[in-house]
Formats: sequence, C-alpha cells, structure tokens
Amino acid sequence: MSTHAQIGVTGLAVMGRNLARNFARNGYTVAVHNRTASKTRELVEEFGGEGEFVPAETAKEFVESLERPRRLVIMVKAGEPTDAVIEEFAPLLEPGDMIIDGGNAHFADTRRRERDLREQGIHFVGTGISGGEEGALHGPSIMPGGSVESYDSLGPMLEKISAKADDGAPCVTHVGPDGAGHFVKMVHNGIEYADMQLIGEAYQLLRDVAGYSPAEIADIFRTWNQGRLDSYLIEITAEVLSHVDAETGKPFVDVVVDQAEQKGTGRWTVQIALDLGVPVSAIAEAVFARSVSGHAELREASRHLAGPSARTLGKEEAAAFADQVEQALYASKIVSYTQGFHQIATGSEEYDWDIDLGKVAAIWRGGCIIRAAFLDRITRAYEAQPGLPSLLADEGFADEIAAAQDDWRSVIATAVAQGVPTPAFAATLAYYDSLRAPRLPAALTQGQRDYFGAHTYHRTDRDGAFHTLWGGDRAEVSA
Ligand code: NBP
Repeated sequence: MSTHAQIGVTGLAVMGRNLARNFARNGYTVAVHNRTASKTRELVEEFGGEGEFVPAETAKEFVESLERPRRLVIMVKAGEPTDAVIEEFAPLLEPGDMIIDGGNAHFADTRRRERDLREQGIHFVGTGISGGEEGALHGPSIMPGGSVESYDSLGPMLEKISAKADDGAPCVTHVGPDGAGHFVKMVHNGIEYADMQLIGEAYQLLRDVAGYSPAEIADIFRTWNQGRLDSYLIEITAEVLSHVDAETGKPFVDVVVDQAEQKGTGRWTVQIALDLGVPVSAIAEAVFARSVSGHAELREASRHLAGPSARTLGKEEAAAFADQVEQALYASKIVSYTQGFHQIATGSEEYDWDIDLGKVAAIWRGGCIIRAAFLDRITRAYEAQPGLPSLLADEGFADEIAAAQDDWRSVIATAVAQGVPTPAFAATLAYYDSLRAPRLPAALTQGQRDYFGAHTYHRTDRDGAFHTLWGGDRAEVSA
C-alpha cells in the first residue's frame, strides 16, 4: 500500500462523498473509506474519473494510505457514530496527525474530543461545514476550529475546496481553538432558522393581508433579491413559491403539510444562548414557531378560537404594503444578525476563543445557506470597528433601521390587527425597543423580587445593595 493520499474521508454518505470528490477535483489524492464498504466501491466506480481516489476497505488500510502527518476527515452522523469512528481510528494514528470532524457536532462534544485527543498528540479539528450536499461538492463555507498548527497544514487545502466570495476570497478561516468552529456553525444554523422564519412571516403577510398568490409573491421576492435582501434564501424562496405541483396543478406550497421539522442545531443555539445569558429572541421564536407548527392536535383543537375580521387590501394598497414588508424584513434581519453575532462574541469570551467577528461574516458570504450581500456590510462594519459592541452600534445599520422603522412598526401593527402570527418580526422589534428604552420595567421586577424574596436591589443614585423592610415599617437597609 503506497502512502500518498494527502487527505482521507471516512463516511461517504451525501456530504462525505461530495467533499471527497471536491478534494479530488481540486487535484488532491483522496483516501476514501466507509463503514459499509460497498459505498466506497460505488464512489470510485461512479466518480473515479474525477481525480485520484485511494479506496480502503479497512481502517488500517485507510490510515496507511495517508501521507504524514495524516489528515483524516470524518463525515458521519453526529453524536455516537463520531465517537465510534474516533475510537476506531485514534489508536492507529501518531502524534501530529489530524482528525477533522466535518459533521454537525455539538461544540461541547468537540471540546471534549479535542482535549482527549490532545493527550495523545493528535489534533482534533472540529469543523463546521455549510452549504448542504451541493456546497460540499462545489465549495462550502468552512468553519474550522482546533489548533493553529493544524490550520497551518489544513488551511491551504480547505481554501482550495471552499466557496469563494464575490471578491474571490475563500470562505474559510481558522475560527479559533477547540470547539470554536462548531460553535460558530451552530450559531450560523440558528441565524438560518431566524432568516427562514422571517421570510415565512413576510410570505404569510403578503398572502393573507395583501392577498397575493404564491406566484405573485415569488415575483416580489425576485424583485427583493435584486436589492439589499439579495441572498440565497430569498432566491430559493422565489423558486419554491413559483413551483406548481404536477399532480394537482396547485401551488406546491399549498400541498405541503405545514409542519416544519428540525434536526436540532437551532434548538442548541437557543439552549446555549440561555446558558450564556444572550438574548437571541429571533432564533428562539423561529425554533418555537417550528414547534408550534408541529403540534397538529393543539392546532386542530384551536381552530374555533376567535380572531379579528380579515380585511384584504386593494391593489394599490397591496403594492404599498409589500414595500413596507420589505422594510420590516430588512430591519428584523439586522436585529436577528445583531443577536447572533452577540452570541458568538459572548461564546468567544467565555471560552477564550478570540473569534474575529468580521472574518466570520466574511466566510459566510459564499457557499453557506445564509450567504447574502448583507454579510459584506457586516464584514465592513467589524473591519471599521473591530470592538463594535453590537451591530446596532454601527452607524450604517442604525441609519437603515431608522429609515425602516415606521414601516416596520406599521407592518407588525397590521399583523396584530389582522391576526397574522409574526413572532420573529415582533420579537426583533421588541428587542430593538428594549435596547433603546431609557427605562425598563426591570426596576419593578427588582422591587418585586426584593418584596417576596429579599433579593435586594441597587439604587440609581448611590452604590451598594439595598433591601426594603416590606413586612415592617418599609425602611430601607443596606444589604
Ligand atoms: P449522515 O448524517 O446520514 O450519516 C451517514 C454516514 O454515517 C454513513 O457514512 C454511515 O455509514 C456513517 N455511520 C453511521 Br450512521 N454510524 C456509524 C458508525 N457507528 N461507525 C461508522 N460510520 C457510521 O450523513 P450526511 O447527511 O452525509 O452528513 C454527514 C455529517 O455532515 C453529519 O454530521 C451531518 O450533520 C453533517 N452535515 C450535513 C449536511 C447536509 O446537508 N446533509 C450539511 C452540513 C453538515 P454506513 O454507510 O455504513 O451506514
């Protein structure tokens, strides 16, 4: 067995297979392996002509076919399968070798695996990969964590196979140590949930309030895609909405069961945000909205509940309303990304990752599901002010929201008046208004907490913690 493969991929389902082909198409010799060996043979039979593959039936053969230090990519189902594969391969590796986990692992698992393998001298590189199977083949957005040393070895290869942004920059960067890559991928997916929910709410308003058909709404999204909302998700939204079911002749969107599923990365984002104390209300509402949609019995039992009388707009009014919805969608999107980047900044601080937020925005410009012209703006905002405390502190974004806010408020007011659920639109506006409010009812909350639990409070006019003797003479004492 010659030892000349520059990289190996084990786990040859859709993602692994396409990633292996991407490496091979870019001139690398790729060792390929799968638990079920027939998949390895199929890959070489079908795509062997695309480049140089070294098929291996056993773990030992696979490891021996790799040049040193070895670069071994795992693309198996996240969770126990990843641990099983590590257990199988780690004993065959040597200090300096690298295991790259490209699955959607939880970053805490990645931190554990990285720590364990470091003791053996093996670099464990938890790597977020976004773009689905097409991205894996033609160029994904890649978010590697792990050591600087491993990135020195892997970086050039990843840059070659990654997507390229419009300015030609590869959509990959060393995100930070241990679990930083998988953390950033997790938040990426959370933001993706929020983007999809906001688009969904815009669609529902255009349908229920403006009275447009799915085909007409597809055209509106196509127009929006020419402007500041230009993005992959808006583009595919138009495609899905204009699609007609071949069997019934009805709009495709009307024959699909309206219960959204999820694989869990959105839920993780919200769980971790709660642990970190970061308000990511847009992502949370998106996760909850999918959950509500799935409660079929609850929805069935609630159909009789009273709502407002509906009023569909006239033609001219509808066109004006569509323009307002675009403003609302854009303003909500700014807030949703503000929250997502806040979560990354907080995670980075908590785990000492030193993540460059501008670079994260830059590598999301191509290849991944949330790729959008908008990300260029975020990159520039962080480049101009690396210490930007919040995207809303960027003058450009603040000005855009200021210009959009009347329409944003009006759209949400209309949604409420007409009984169209817009939880993510409303949550993002509430976040915005909470941040700008001179006073929040949190002062009252503190008073209540002190009343029933003597939890103490701080005063606006002097330092220290205080407690009021609520059950007595209501004198204030220092706590
Ligand atoms: P799947 O997530 O469906 O996993 C299938 C692969 O895992 C097969 O190669 C299977 O081998 C292998 N596997 C399993 Br299951 N248990 C194993 C075990 N105990 N030992 C060894 N191998 C095992 O594949 P996928 O959809 O290609 O995704 C791969 C990874 O990439 C996942 O972590 C996923 O979350 C992530 N990801 C997917 C996407 C996407 O769009 N699909 C996007 C981004 C990231 P077998 O053939 O022998 O059963």
